[in-house]
Amino acid sequence: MGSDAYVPLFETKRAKERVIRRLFAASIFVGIGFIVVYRLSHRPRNGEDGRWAWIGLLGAELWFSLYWVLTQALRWNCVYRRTFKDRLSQRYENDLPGVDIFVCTADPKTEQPIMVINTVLSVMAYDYPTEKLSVYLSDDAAHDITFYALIEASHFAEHWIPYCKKFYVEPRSPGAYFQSISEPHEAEEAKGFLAIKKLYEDMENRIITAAKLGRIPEEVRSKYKGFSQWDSFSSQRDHDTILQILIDGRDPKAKDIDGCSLPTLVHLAREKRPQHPHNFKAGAMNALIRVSQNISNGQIILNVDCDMYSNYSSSVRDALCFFLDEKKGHEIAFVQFPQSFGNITKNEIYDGSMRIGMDVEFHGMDGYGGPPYVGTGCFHRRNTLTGKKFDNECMEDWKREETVDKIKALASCTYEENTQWGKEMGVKYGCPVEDVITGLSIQTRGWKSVYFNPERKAFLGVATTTLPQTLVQHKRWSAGDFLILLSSYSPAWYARGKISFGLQLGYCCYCLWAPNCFATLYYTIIPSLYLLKGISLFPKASSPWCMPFAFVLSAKNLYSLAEFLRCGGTILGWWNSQRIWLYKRTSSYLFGFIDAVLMSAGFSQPAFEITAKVADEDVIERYEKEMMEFGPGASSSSPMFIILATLALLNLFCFVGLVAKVATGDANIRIDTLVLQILLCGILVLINWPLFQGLLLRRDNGKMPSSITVKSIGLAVFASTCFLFLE
Ligand SMILES: *[C@@H]1O[C@H](CO)[C@@H](O)[C@H](O)[C@H]1NC(C)=O
Ligand SMILES: CC(=O)N[C@H]1CO[C@H](CO)[C@@H](O)[C@@H]1O
Repeated sequence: MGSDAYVPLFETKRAKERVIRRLFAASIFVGIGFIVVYRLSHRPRNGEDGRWAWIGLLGAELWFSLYWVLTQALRWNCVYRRTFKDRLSQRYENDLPGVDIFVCTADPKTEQPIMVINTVLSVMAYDYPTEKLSVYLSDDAAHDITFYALIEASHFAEHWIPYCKKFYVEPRSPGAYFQSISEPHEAEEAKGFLAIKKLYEDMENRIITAAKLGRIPEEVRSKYKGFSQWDSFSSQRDHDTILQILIDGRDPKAKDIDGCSLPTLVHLAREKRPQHPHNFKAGAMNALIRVSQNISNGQIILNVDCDMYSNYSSSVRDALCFFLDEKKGHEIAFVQFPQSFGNITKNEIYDGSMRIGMDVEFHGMDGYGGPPYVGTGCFHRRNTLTGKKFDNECMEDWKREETVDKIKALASCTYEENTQWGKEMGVKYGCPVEDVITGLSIQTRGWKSVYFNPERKAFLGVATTTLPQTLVQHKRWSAGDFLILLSSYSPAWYARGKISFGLQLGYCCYCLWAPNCFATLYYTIIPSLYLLKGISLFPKASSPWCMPFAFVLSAKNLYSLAEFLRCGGTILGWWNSQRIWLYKRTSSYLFGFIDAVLMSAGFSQPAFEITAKVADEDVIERYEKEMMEFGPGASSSSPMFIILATLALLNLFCFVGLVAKVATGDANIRIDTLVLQILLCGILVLINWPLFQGLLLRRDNGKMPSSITVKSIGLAVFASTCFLFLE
């Protein structure tokens, strides 16, 4: 094959309906223009009712317009990727690079060991040369239960990997596999299936029992000297580095039951001391980067969360099609797969699948230079993670000559002192979304990234299953993204000229999540309160100025509905996602904003709240019935709940108050001037229906705690009475 006969390993296509999308966006833009003109030209005069409310609405609408323009950047230039794995095998099968896979876990209570080892097993069984595959589990809780589970997994892998390869098993997380499949019909296959299933269930029982008792079986403890590393252990926050190579891929004795070699498997719990900050997941990732460099030193690093099992055994090959492409591969720093979830219900009451982000917006960022790194399901080129600039060819060559004890020093608390780790090297510290800021800084060094979102999902995680979990997660994300905007890596300033303008706008769209709360709060409170007084803040129904409002509102919502349906959602799912949109903006983002401001002013430290992924049976039952969960355990989210409930009740009071006034023939109320306001308030009441149920009607454990009900009713009554009678 001559050099001119270049056949690519991947292909990039632009979205077909770009022209329609752009025309449509232009028409909305014109509509927005008319709205602003209306606001400016119809200002109530000094002393007239509602002047200040009017000016506030103008501000909110200007903000929404600006933000809407940003969201267009995420849709303007969508691209879609396709890979050619057969070409990869033809050209590179014998020269495939080493791949190191990092799985991070931090708490065996919220992240059960059995879930963690299912993830580990699913990536150990990748369809990839085993001698080039290494899996690292970082346990930030340094819990011996997790270590024990990993020992069990290392034995089970000797049976599981050959079984997967023989029967082309998918998915290769044993838990997900046994759940998804019934016994095969063919006799020999059925025998193998039952045998491996029994092995798995026995292992599962041992691990769950050990976790329940909080004790490792004595015969296991005495058999593995690795447990002696816990002898000097005093607490989770105070212990030596624990490092164990459970399977050494180069060891001729490490074979599966068919005599084939196994992937390397390493357990690491880095040193922790109370006086040293440990920097959460970013710190764990950096320790893994250094330790793995001295053990397997794979050129490619895959990072997955411990709740995200691999759902497709050829994903490594998909990712390599990008890195190894002869023409374009050299500029790609990382390949991000979407975050997809295994436990999504049909109408996803918490908008758990984040459909629009994953199936629209990230494709838009890809068109401008690449998606952000979102901390899981991402393949990195190792040397870009350690700070390499694009175009700079020198690279350190590490050899594995160290002993395990020497390698341990790389995971000590003091190793990073006076180094660039956490700053220019590795994953960055000091930000609740360390992944996004790290990805951005890689892109500003000249690298590109790629978003690969195949039909069949590569990784499946666990979505949040309660409202408090969802709100807290979004609080952390919005605070972190807003901090990035304020940081020295701001996509608005620092990134100028270093990444494309479209990508800058795209990042800003996420970084400005938090400040969105103010305009949204204003829009959900003020027009409804003025409704109660009969003061109009929008054009009356017969006025031509009503048209731009009607057009923008309906066009925008129809578009978003169409987009949602196209991404595979349902109509009810869209309605639910609109509710979550409102709840995020009025609660998570407000607290996210406050957190970010406090952190950037130095008043508080960034913290990493792990989203718990275990739930009681009745919680799961309600999740599956798509009932909103307000339930107990929500102490950290109760201020958010009070806001949501007060807002909902306030709108209900305003609506009911208006109806009462109309019914009694109040002469101050002129319906035709209030149509848009009534519509807005009515929609807010309707969309809050599940909240009213949780506040007033439900009796189960998932209802709103009664203390919150009482407080929010009090607040809503107080606010509306004050408004009516003061002023
Ligand atoms: C996960 O993999 C299975 C095949 O094992 C496939 O049928 C399923 O569609 C995949 N799930 C998703 C969400 O793509
Ligand atoms: C519907 C569904 O798949 N629910 C699952 C979501 O995740 C939790 C935690 O792992 C499971 O227990 C549920 O069964």
